[in-house]
Amino acid sequence: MAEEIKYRTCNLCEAICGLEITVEDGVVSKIRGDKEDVFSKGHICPKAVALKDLYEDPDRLRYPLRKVDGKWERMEWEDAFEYVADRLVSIQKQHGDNAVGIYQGNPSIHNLGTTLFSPNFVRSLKTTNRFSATSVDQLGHHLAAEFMFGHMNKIPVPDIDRTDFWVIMGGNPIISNGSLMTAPDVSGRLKAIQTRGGKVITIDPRRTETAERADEHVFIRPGSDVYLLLAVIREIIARDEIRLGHLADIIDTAQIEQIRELVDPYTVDLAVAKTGIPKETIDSLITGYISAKRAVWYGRLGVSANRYGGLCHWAINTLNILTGHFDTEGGAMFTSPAVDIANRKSRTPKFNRWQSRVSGLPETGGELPSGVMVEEILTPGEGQIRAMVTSCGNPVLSVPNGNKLDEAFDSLEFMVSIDIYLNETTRHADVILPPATGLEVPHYPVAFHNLAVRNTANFSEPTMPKAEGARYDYEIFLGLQQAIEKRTLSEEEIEKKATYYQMNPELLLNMGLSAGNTGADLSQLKANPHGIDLGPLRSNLKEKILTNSGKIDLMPSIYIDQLQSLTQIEEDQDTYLLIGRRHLRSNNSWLHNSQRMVKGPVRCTALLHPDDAQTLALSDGETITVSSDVGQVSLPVEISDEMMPGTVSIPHGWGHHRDGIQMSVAKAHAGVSMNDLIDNKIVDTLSGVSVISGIPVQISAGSAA
Ligand SMILES: Nc1nc2c(c(=O)[nH]1)N[C@H]1C(S)=C(S)[C@@H](COP(=O)(O)OP(=O)(O)OC[C@H]3O[C@@H](n4cnc5c(=O)[nH]c(N)nc54)[C@H](O)[C@@H]3O)O[C@H]1N2
Ligand SMILES: Nc1nc2c(c(=O)[nH]1)N[C@H]1C(S)=C(S)[C@@H](COP(=O)(O)OP(=O)(O)OC[C@H]3O[C@@H](n4cnc5c(=O)[nH]c(N)nc54)[C@H](O)[C@@H]3O)O[C@H]1N2
Ligand code: SF4
Ligand SMILES: [Mo]
Repeated sequence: MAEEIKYRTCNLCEAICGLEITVEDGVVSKIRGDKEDVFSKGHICPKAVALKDLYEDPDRLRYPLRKVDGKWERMEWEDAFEYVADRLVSIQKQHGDNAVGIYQGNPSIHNLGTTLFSPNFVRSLKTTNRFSATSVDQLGHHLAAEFMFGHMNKIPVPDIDRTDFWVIMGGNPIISNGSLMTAPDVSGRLKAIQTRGGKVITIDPRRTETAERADEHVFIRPGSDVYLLLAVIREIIARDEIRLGHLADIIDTAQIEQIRELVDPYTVDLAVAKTGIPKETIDSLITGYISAKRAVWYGRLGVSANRYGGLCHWAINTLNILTGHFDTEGGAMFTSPAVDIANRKSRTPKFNRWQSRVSGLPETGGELPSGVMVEEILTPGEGQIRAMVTSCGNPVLSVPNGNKLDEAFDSLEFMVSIDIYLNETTRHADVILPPATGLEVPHYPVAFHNLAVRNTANFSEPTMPKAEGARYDYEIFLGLQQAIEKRTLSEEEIEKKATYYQMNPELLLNMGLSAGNTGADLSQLKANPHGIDLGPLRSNLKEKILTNSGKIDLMPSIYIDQLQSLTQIEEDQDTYLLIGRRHLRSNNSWLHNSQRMVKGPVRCTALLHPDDAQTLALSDGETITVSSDVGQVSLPVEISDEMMPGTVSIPHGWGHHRDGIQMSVAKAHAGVSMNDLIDNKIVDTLSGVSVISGIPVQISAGSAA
């Protein structure tokens, strides 16, 4: 029996764990944590074995498909590229460039080929109707990075390996394995904080799995975080606790005065009223955070896709900066990665340079908010989207008002999806182009080394051969781009692209490495299959800041209007507030086609506090209907005091009951989609980010159907 051991980095989530994979006679027989991985040191989660399931999944698509009279037929790759280019370009010639839209989903950033080669493909489409998962996720972090530090990707990460006081607001890293904080083995790192005498505090409407391990949990009313954050800033200033430290000469003190005036109305008393947190709890939280020598305030998805998510991330950066917990050990810090994606000076900020056609929401980084996709497809007029490209995404399940988006996709003249599954979104496509993925591709987590709690670099060779006839994702993007540009560019322009058309991920990666912070090249990375350790995070903001002034912009003007208006907002107290949740064996809308990932008790349930269940006369496990202004879903209720009274939690990414999907396991565990309850028009007006948390809903007993 031929047995081989191979090493690679898991690309399923941000934690980038090293894997040790045993291949026997060409079949993956074991996937374990790589104990020698310089970063993850053997840690993995149950999802890692899904890489084998994905590789072997009989439902996975392996060659291009075209829908002809409602039936799927196999296509040759070159024919598919030509056909897709023909359709897209002819629609654009007739209706203008913006008649084609594109949605790029979450795995885009987890795949090297897509990360490196999709941007130029997108440019070849010349459309402003570009959407991605960013605007249902981390856009507020990018905005704060762009305006405060001069680059969208200059996002600070919590130095959790050296902090003594970690505030986790709206994140559940024990389950999500960390986000905008690449940290394999959050559990071990959290324990280490406690072992060295430090403290971990969670602020969340649900007492999460992370809260269970924390020293203290604080329930907060969904969507109200901004009031707590502004009260913290107000208190820091009022208590005279500003410590700018080494950052003093890159901070303009007049801006601190401006902040003092702007936050003055946001008292602790107002925070108490808005958040539902007792005054003593807020006081002791503030005192603990300010007085800890090494502390960091970390906010994640619960405060990102939140009504005031944009402002919240300015506030979180600001309170870390004002208290000296920034660019210092144990505070919020910046990486020094081997391939640096935040190294070019910003000219004018990439924000609000254009607006969406129907609702006038701002562009950020060249993209419009995904929440407007529905109306841009369904509203007639010049600039209406008539054709869509989707890649690495399942927006029917992951973007608010999924049911409506389902209808919208159905109405398109043409749609092409780059995806490995025939699912809720890709079923609307005319052509599906499936890439090789997972174990079949080379990997280097470009984005996540930039967001990691330690500087490391790790390249993975493909572990398994790509399926016969399959194409790598970069080959698909290059194939499509060439076919499009053949139709839209002059011969001269095409000639200039000849070298680029011959590129591959390794060549581009090597270019990135040589321009990076370490001078490492690909051959060095290849010689170190367990990765190269580049040490703990280092204070580097003063040399690396990218604003034009060379200073931190502590009070960018984009935030001021919202800062001046929030005290007047009255909340509707009469409804339940819907929040989401993640499960260790899920990955957004996918991985539900692996039996190992979906086994066990039904997971798509509505969590509700016992007092609320009693008011509504509900018993555990019975079917309830949750309804909102845009839809309703029926699912089992799970009664649990881990919920804050008045809130209800449903996981996203389910709803595999739709016709025409080819995912046999997922279909058998259909669940419902919480995004069928969320109005796509509810956005953070500052950033355009979809609000997926704190959605007002009604609850009633019984099934709607
Ligand atoms: N209500 C609610 N909605 C949410 C969230 C929430 O918490 N609550 N979370 C939001 C967040 S944070 C995110 S990031 C989004 C994610 O939502 P999406 O961006 O839509 O991403 P996924 O749901 O992960 O879908 C991934 C798709 O990529 C395909 N895929 C997997 N691997 C590959 C590959 O290698 N190549 C290609 N081409 N395709 C591949 C899968 O088959 C699947 O169709 O959802 C958001 N939506
Ligand atoms: N197992 C697994 N891991 C994943 C994913 C997955 O689907 N499954 N998805 C990946 C992706 S794309 C992402 S972006 C990350 C996200 O990773 P995290 O940011 O850790 O996201 P969640 O686990 O959704 O945790 C969000 C928390 O915010 C809380 N919350 C909701 N509303 C509010 C609010 O208004 N205020 C506050 N303070 N809290 C609130 C929720 O109860 C929840 O506990 O996870 C990644 N990792
Ligand atoms: S934690 Fe994330 S990177 Fe690590 S094994 Fe699990 S899915 Fe893979
Ligand atoms: Mo995400």
